[in-house]
Amino acid sequence: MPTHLRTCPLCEAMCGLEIETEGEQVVRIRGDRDDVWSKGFLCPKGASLGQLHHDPDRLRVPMVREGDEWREVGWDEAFTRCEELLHGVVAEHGRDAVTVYLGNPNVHSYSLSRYSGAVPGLGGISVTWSAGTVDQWPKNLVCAELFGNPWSIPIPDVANTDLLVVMGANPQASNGSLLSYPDLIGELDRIRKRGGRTIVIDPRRTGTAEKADEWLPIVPGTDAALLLAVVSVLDEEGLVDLGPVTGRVQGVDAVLSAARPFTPEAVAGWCGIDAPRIRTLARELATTPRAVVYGRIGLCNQEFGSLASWLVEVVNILTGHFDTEGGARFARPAIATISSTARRRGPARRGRWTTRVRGVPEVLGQAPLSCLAEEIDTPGDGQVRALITIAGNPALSAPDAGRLQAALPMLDAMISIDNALNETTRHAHVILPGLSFLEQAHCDEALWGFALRAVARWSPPVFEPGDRPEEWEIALRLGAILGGARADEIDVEALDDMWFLARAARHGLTEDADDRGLRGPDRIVDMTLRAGPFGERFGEDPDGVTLAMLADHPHGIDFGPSSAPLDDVLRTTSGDIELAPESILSDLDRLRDRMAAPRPPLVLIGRRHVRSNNSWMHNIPALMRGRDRSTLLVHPDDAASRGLSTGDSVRLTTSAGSVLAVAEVSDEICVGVVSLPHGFGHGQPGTRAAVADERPGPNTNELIPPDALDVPSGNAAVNGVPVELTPA
Ligand SMILES: Nc1nc2c(c(=O)[nH]1)N[C@H]1C(S)=C(S)[C@@H](COP(=O)(O)OP(=O)(O)OC[C@H]3O[C@@H](n4cnc5c(=O)[nH]c(N)nc54)[C@H](O)[C@@H]3O)O[C@H]1N2
Ligand SMILES: Nc1nc2c(c(=O)[nH]1)N[C@H]1C(S)=C(S)[C@@H](COP(=O)(O)OP(=O)(O)OC[C@H]3O[C@@H](n4cnc5c(=O)[nH]c(N)nc54)[C@H](O)[C@@H]3O)O[C@H]1N2
Ligand code: SF4
Ligand SMILES: [Mo]
Repeated sequence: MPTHLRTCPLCEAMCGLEIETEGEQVVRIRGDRDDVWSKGFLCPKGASLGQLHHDPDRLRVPMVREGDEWREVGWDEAFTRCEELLHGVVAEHGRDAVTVYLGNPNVHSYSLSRYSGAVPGLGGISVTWSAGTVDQWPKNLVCAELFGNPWSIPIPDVANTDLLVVMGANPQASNGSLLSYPDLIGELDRIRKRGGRTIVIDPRRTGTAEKADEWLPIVPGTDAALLLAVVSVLDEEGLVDLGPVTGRVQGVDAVLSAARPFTPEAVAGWCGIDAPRIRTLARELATTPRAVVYGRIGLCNQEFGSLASWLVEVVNILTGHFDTEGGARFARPAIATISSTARRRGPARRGRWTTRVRGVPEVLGQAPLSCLAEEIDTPGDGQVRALITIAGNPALSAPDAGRLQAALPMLDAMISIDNALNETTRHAHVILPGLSFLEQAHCDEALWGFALRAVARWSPPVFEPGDRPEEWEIALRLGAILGGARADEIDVEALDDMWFLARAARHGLTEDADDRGLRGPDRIVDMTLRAGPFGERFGEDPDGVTLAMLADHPHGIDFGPSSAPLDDVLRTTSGDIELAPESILSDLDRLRDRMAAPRPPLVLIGRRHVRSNNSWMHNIPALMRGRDRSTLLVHPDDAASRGLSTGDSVRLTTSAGSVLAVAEVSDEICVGVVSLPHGFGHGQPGTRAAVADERPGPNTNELIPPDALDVPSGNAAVNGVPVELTPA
């Protein structure tokens, strides 16, 4: 039986898989024990890639909708229909009436990670929307302000730390985020074996908390106050020591004086963590030689996301755990990423435009995703009339999803590059499906920028796609059509040359970098590998890495631990870390006001499960087996006061909407907090997902008000939303 080695494209862990096939059938998937990176690790999602590939509901040919009727069409007809739709809108309303939404798999796809930008790029579209503002936008803002580049994100060195403080992340389910590390949860045991400890700060006793040495339950949305108290203790007890970054940090005094009023005693009641425990936490962090705080989506997707994400960096810097082994440091991946080529210096760019309807300022080029619905459904100059979605399902994943679902049918034109007929794409006029992950090559790019070990790996396709186009070709064609070209006149090869040269130029290269007869993402991978720190550097280092070399090393090549020196990263005006940015410090007033306001009796948070992937793997039978994972977690006290038991149907209501859910009473959630996962809400008319429809679940994003935002970054605050819970 043939065995194919390839990287799992489903999450940031990037596991190496061994895929056995028989003819056109996947028969078995295992972790590749010889993989230099993941050494055999895999999770249930990776093991189900075969079922994803064979899913009878997966789209394989373009689809065109007329009324409620979908018709399978050829590629030429599909692009001709895109031309009619897009040129019609541009002729009548101008190019500003067209916009693009980019979803999460863009980061993970071989083609889209390198080419989805061609749709707005060639199309001349300036405003785009993405899942980024329901995810890590506070991190991007903080890194733009402190380090001068939104994508220079410090990575916790979990492999070498002796005290890991995990805040708002659950790697037991997610397998790590903005932190690429295989078997991250297994590292908790290894930390303990080397005499270290892990502390999890989370409103829920998650799988990660169960595995850790200590769980500190926290009231949602109060992390900024907790970390300010840690800073105030560091200051009061003379524990501030910048260690390796001494002399490289501006604004330390401003930060210390801002934190001073937030003593442990002042914040303890609000955070739900005792003052003495906060003091000990500060001391543990300051006195453990190798310690690090890791903050992720629970710290971003909340009302004070920027403050909390900023304070994670502040604490790591003030305790001397920055730019050092076992602390937080910057990656130096084998593959040169676009973010590593940034040369511009200066503060984060914000407020260059505001949204038409609500007047919300852009941050780093994006406005809050919850503004998209009102931009579509509110008449007037500049109204969005055409939407292109690329690998996204905002009908389920965007805040205020009910309004967005009602708005999508109002569009004059909607085109989706997607492999599913789902809650979002059912509203499209044309769906352009990509290949299955097993029909294309794979090599991650951005994700290696979140790893402190440099590894390079490339996998060829497992199955031949036949004459269906790859998504990089689809993106180039669609971009050119949007830019004004006629569908039957597009020269994809020429566009690809142009796209490649533009990418090469960002690495300071010219057409000389195009000397291997490659095309599409292969050519970009070869160029970015050769331009990277271990690369062949176009003849300079004949032993350096190239794509051809990777093709000969299917288990990958390991270049060992790798981190970037501070000077290679910092792009601030001063050239130092600018620790006290006005855009973030000015948000402390909002925090103080919130701390003085009455607390809502019950708030809603989300959660992830290892057998689910945002909204789009609920059609995989192997993953959906077992108990219902879309339940509402309720603490026994909250259940008792409302007369609820496990299995009861309940109604959840917020200012944005109301949904029905099934209660699951559990003491793993704090009193005053309920948890519902996102990505459910299936079973809608006109979708094609037989397995997902059997257990539709509630759409938690119908409950998220559009103005639940982290103000400095515009990121959605989907965690900590006040909610009313009643028996249904
Ligand atoms: N309440 C709440 N909401 C959240 C979150 C939360 O924690 N709580 N998390 C947020 C986060 S972090 C994210 S990233 C977003 C995710 O939000 P989205 O990115 O909008 O949604 P996904 O569920 O990831 O949907 C992925 C889509 O891509 C399609 N797809 C999968 N593979 C491919 C491919 O290879 N090619 C193409 N063209 N399409 C493909 C799928 O069919 C699906 O339509 O959700 C956000 N929403
Ligand atoms: N299996 C699986 N893996 C995934 C995904 C998936 O859907 N399924 N999604 C992928 C994506 S797109 C992303 S962005 C990553 C996210 O990866 P993670 O950041 O690890 O995300 P979660 O597992 O949602 O963990 C967030 C934690 O924050 C906690 N939390 C909520 N509010 C607060 C708060 O106010 N304070 C604190 N301290 N904690 C809070 C929640 O209880 C939860 O345990 O996962 C990725 N990996
Ligand atoms: S942890 Fe699971 S989903 Fe993530 S890369 Fe590994 S096998 Fe794939
Ligand atoms: Mo995400």
